[in-house]
Amino acid sequence: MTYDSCWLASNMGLTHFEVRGKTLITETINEELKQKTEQAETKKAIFSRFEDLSDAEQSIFDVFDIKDEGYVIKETDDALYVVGVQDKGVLYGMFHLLRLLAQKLELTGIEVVENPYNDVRMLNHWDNMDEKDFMGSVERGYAGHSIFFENCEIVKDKLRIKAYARLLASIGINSVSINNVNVHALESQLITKKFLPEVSEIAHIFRKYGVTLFLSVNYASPMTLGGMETADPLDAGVRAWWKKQLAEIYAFIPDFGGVVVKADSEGRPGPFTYGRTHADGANMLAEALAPYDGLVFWRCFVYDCQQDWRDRKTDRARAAFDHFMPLDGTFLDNVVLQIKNGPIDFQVREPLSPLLGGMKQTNQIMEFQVTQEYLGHAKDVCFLVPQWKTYFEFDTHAQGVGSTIDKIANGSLYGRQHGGVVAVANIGNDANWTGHKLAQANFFGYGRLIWNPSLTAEAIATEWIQLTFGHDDNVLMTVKEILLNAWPTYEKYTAPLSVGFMVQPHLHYGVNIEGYEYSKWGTYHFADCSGIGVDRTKATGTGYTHQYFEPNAKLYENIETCPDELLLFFHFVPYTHVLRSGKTLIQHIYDTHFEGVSDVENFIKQWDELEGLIDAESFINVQSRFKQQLDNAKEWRDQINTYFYRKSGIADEQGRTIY
Ligand code: GCW
Repeated sequence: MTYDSCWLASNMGLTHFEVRGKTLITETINEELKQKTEQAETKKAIFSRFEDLSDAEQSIFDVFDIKDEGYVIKETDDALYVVGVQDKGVLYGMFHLLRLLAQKLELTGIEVVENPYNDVRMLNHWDNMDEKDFMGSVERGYAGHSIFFENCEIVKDKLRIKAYARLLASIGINSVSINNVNVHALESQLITKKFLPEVSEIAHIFRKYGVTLFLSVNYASPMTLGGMETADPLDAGVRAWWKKQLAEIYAFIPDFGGVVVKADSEGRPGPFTYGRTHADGANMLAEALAPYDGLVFWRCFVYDCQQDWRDRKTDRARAAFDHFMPLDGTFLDNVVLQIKNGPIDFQVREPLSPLLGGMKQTNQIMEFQVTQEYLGHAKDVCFLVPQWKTYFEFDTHAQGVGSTIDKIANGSLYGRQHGGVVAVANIGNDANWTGHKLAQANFFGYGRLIWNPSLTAEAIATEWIQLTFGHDDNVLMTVKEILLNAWPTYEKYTAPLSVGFMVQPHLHYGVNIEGYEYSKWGTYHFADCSGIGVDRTKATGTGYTHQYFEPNAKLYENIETCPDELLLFFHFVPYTHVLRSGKTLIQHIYDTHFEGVSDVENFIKQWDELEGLIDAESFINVQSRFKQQLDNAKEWRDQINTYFYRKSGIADEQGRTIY
């Protein structure tokens, strides 16, 4: 099967180059550069670790502050240098240079110094071995099947995995877990001899591109794989079992990164069964990993998924904080808590999880979702970099003004040893990797943004568009406009003002206003004839607002100061409440839903004008998806407007059609 080489397709290379050093990654750099022979460079390019430079050369590069994975690209009188401390840095520098060449940017006199902002730059795959038609399904995946698994096995032809490793390195991703956090029977055996020889082949492919392999593990493995009667983290036999099992993994993969664990979450086993804490569970694994410097990524997505909708006291938003805050300071140093960006679940708009920064003595990484589970699958366009930027920029005030989430995620605010960002991947075995061609921009943008959160969404979009579609100004302007307006548009026609959900149960695509209203999942909007929203105040609601530091707690507590875009997350609000825009809530709902549909109609017009300016396959791919998006947006508009008209009895000021 052929597949898109994405932003690396442009094949703008260097003919005169020298790669110094002899490691696996230098081999890879050599291979990469040899493939790229189209553009002759007048000046020689030298790719080298600092230690492989001559004394005279070193004196030029001595002045730069290059960290482990960082690099410098600099033109001297004699050559164009790409220099890193480790050769992983040189690899990243090479991809940076190729980007510059493909974007036709000026190299004369260039001096670029880059160090990644986040140490952990990771993707989690929710890939299964044994589901559905045995092709390797991907939970919440919308771009075909797994690239790792098929027919209940690891794929035999690993070329696609190599191409993937290359894509990862080109955007600076350094860690990947390849199997679903919901670890089913077959995938749980990935940590055993049955699969380890082949898993180690994958690790080897990744290694050449500077990517470390992780696996998701089933907490109950001592029972399911080891035949034990318990998985109690304080049981000596259980602890010994994990030590033995980890030793086996490291025998096959000496640089294995560690494990990702979803425990006591949505029916997965965990330490609660034994009356133990999550620190007990995580520390048990950490102890077994410590001799090898391995890490435990322990997910904090722990909440009551058997809730009674009649119970107004239990608040899913509070759950992660309530479970984990009391454990701050009790986790071992190689445990990293993996915390979703918001307190609920990757909605179109949510406040930041108060656990991020709440815990001061615990390593944390923030979890994003690149796959668009609640954000239009690979059908509706939704460029997520602008959303992620709002997360990074949020000021928690944990240590006073300027305690932004980016500093909490990367560990710098509290001087934590491990930190970074992880996200659920959006790729599959579709020829274009992401199903929707424009969803490639999310994959690309994720890597670029977590490398450097100060990059603007516009800059990232520009890079992706030029690397993907070339240099036509119309294409650049149009695609950029679509991408940058995509998330606001999606927000307009779906659930209003951060109330969330209202989606088809389980599927999570398409409107179903009461789809989760009387369910066990804890995601309610409480709409009635007087208003809508969840009262999470301390005064009269669930008290969630006070999981935040001041002044955010007060800001959210008060309906007058709570930001409009988060209003229904924190308050139950009458339809006649006047927003900062001067509109009533009900009129805002009507207006945004009409606007959302007309935005999509505009996208379609704009896109149609690009016919002939971009490759036909991409053109048709996006055009056909826009048609589905329009149907989806109209259905949302009409159901939402009708529902709230019937609830409120208040007519649209503009007298538009509401059914
Ligand atoms: O939102 C839920 C998804 C599940 C997912 C879970 C999680 C992997 O609907 O599909 O399970 O989040 O993050 O663990």
